[in-house]
Parts: sequence; structure tokens; C-alpha cells
Amino acid sequence: MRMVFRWFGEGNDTVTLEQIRQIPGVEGLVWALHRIPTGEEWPADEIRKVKRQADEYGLHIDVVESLNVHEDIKLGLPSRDRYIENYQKTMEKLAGVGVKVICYNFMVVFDWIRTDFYRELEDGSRGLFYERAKIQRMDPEELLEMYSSQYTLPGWDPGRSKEKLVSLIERYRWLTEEALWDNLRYFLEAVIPMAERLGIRMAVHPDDPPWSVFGLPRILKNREDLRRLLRLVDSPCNGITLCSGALGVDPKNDVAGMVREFADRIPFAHIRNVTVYENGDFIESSHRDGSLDLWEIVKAYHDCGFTGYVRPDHGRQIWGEEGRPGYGLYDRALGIMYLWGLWDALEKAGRR
Ligand code: DNO
Repeated sequence: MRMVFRWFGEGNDTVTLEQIRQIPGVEGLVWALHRIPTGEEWPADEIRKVKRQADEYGLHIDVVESLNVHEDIKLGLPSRDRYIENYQKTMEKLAGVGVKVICYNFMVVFDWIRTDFYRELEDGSRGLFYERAKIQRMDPEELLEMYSSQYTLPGWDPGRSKEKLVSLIERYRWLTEEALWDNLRYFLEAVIPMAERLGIRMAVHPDDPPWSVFGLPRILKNREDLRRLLRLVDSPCNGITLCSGALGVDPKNDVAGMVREFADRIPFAHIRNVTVYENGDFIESSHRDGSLDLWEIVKAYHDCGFTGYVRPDHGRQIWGEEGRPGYGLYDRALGIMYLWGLWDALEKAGRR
């Protein structure tokens, strides 16, 4: 397993590259040009700048998260070809600086969804929280407001107005899940051959949470969906960002089982824990505590001889740390040490 750490870029992150390189076993950054609106081509000079910054600290930039997919592609509009072309041009530039994995998602309108940025756990630490009853009461505009008020969270389009949001949701009302699958296939048929040529592995992030919210279609929720995704274009470059937390909030999802089944198509793994309550609410807890058995999950990767990239994904807000919810330094660093602890123990036991 190759440990990497998400960095939002200079001036856009409370965590510094100096801090990142001091976390044991971290070899590279997970990055993106967050300032560039979805659908636009990423400027070469800005890409090179990130490369230079990472080089200075001995970190690589092999993993991009995310190169987001424009809504017109997900909607299957005629304008999608223009956005796919931009996507391909960015892929070429990324290959030029050595990028190996591109994480993206096919969630419509909203990326990952939580109802509270902070909910206190028993020990006073705070984690991202999802409350089912609250989301049923909320309308999408409220969620937009929450997500654009204090922090812009990754995957969220900060420039999106309420009017745009409402009309976008309206368009999806007419899109069935089958049509969304067709649009995903169209996208993959365009980008996977390109990825093969460039030596890049595309890795789709599953839906988070893995169920429909606000009645919008969601198609990457479970093992069956992931199987179907891999079959759409059968290439090693058509892969998955297997996210234990996103999939694991549905108790029916056996994450370790999915690791074992899809191992050779997982270039990138997000490993974190969640506590799922009986009513279906969930909170992002520490890597060691929660409803998921990270030992089982890490063991599955280890048994499969996993050599892909891993990030600890999110962490709680602890020790008074402020900043972007889920993306502080301390708890993600602790999470990494837990993952290494499990991994190293498996390695050593295997040698005996
Ligand atoms: C949040 C995330 C998502 C993720 C994208 C991947 O922390 O895991 O924003 O990056 O959905 O495309």
C-alpha cells in the first residue's frame, strides 16, 4: 500500500507540505486544481506549479482527486462532447507530469452529502454527520447554503447559484438510472482508451451516501453496481476508488468482500471508519472506532497483495483544530498510523 495525503493547494489548506512530509510513510499528494470550474481545461502552468511544490518536499503527485465530470456529460446533453474533449486534454497534461490515477465521481448535482459539518462525539471530538430525518426535511437549496457558507467542501461547486441548482435538479427529474448508466458508458468509452494510451488508471468514487437523496438518481451504491461499472468498459484502466466509508454506511455492503472481489481494479483506496446508528444516521468516527472492522478491510487488501494508493480519507476535528471539516491534520495523521499499524503487523506476521 502506498500512502498518500489529500492537499488542497497553497492558500487553500490549513495543512502544510512540511507537515505532510512528516507523517510517517506518506509518499505523495492527492491533489486537484480546485479553483478551476468543472468542465474547463486545467492550465498547464498551474499543474506544473503543483508538481514543483511537491518536488520540493520529496512528495509525488501521482493521484488526482478529482477531475470532476461536467453535469452536461451526466445529463447526456449534446454539449457533452466539448466537455469530454476538455477532460481528455487535461488527462494528457496530467500524464505529462506523471499522474497515474485520476479519481472522479458520477454523482449528480451534489457530491458527497452530510447534514452537519460537526457533531460532537462522546469524547468532545467532532465528526461529519448525516441525519436521515434532517435530510428529509431539508430542501436542496438549504444544503447548498450550508455548503457554501463557511467552507467550500471538495466536490462542491462554490459558484452555483440557487437558481442554477433548482433548474439542474429539475432536469434530472426526467433522467432515469438507466439513462445515467448510458451516459456513464458514453463518457467511459471516450476516456478509457485515452487513459490506456496515457498509462493512467481512472478510478470512480462510489456514491456517498450510497442511496438516492432528494430523489436524484445514484448508480454506484453497492457490489452489483460496481460489477456493472467494470463491465461497461472492460479495461484495467476502468477502475474504482474504493471508499470504505462511503459504501460502509449501508450495512448490506460488505466492504472487505468488495476489496477481495475488485482488488485488481482498485488503483486507489479511501480507508476510514463510520459509526452507523440503528436509525440509519451515521457519523465519521476515528479509524479505530466505529461500525466497520478496519482490520478485516486492511487484511483483505493485504491478502490481495495490494500495491495501490491509499489515503486515510477523512478525520475528526480534534485537539481544537479548526479548518475544513474532515480535512484537519491531526486525526488523519492518527488514522494513517492506525492503517500502518495494521498493515505492518500483517506484513510481519506473514514473514514468520
Ligand atoms: C470527500 C470526498 C469526495 C470525493 C469525490 C471523488 O471528501 O471523498 O469529495 O473526493 O467524490 O470524486
